[in-house]
Amino acid sequence: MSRIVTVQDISCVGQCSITVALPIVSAFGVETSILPSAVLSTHTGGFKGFTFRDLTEDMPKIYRHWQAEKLDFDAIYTGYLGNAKQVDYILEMASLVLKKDGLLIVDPAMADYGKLYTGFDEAFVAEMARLCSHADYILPNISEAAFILKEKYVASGYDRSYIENLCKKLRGLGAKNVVLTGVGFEADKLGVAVYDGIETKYYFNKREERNSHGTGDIFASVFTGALMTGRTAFDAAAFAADFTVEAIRATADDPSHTYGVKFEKVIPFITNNL
Ligand code: PXL
Repeated sequence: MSRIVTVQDISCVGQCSITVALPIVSAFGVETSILPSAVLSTHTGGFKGFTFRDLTEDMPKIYRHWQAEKLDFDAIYTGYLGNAKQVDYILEMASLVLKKDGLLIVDPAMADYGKLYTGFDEAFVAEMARLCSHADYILPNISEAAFILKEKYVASGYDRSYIENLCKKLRGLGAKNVVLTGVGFEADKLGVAVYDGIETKYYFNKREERNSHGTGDIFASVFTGALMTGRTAFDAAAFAADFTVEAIRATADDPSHTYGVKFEKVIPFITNNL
């Protein structure tokens, strides 16, 4: 059994970040430790007046304690960060408590639909790009990829060369494997591109009409759990895409539920497919 640590915020309400990663990665039978980057009353997408406590200065104290206790990890999986300074700390943490052959999995959660999330700026993007350059796997959506590379964000109507150029350039930064999410060449299909430096493989599902919050975190968490239980990156990405679609479908009968998707209902999709 492996043990990972996930670094992302606690959005107390919102079906995202740690409240998604913990149940999902745990459902794979993977021990899931946490290093909270910040505590917010809710996520920042669509709520007004949310609280935000930055935990940056707690981070080194926490992982240095782990090091003193000889605790180490098979993977570090990062998501939403509270502050650009946290990138230095994550890299230091990797040098201290990530096993020699352990994996750094980075979801550069910072943008969607061509826009940065509230509170992030260019300096934050530059640090996130630096974190990606050290990663074994990065899981950006197209918006995040475009911000990291300072490339044009194209919402739709692009072709394979646009996607494969993004993948190639992201790998050029240093990331060993790229899983690009939210890729669609046809109006009714949406999926992922998985690039390992040799070939780009695609996996598609039927596109769901609804734009849902938190699905990037769900995808990244399922990907991490699936990878840590022995799947290839492509199979892990396909599993994560299928699960995310199921979670969106499980929410379709409740249009009033706008802040996230009901992934809890489809946890058996993981436990029945281990
Ligand atoms: O789902 C990504 C995410 C995570 N955490 C916080 C967010 C968001 C997206 O907006 O605001 C706090």
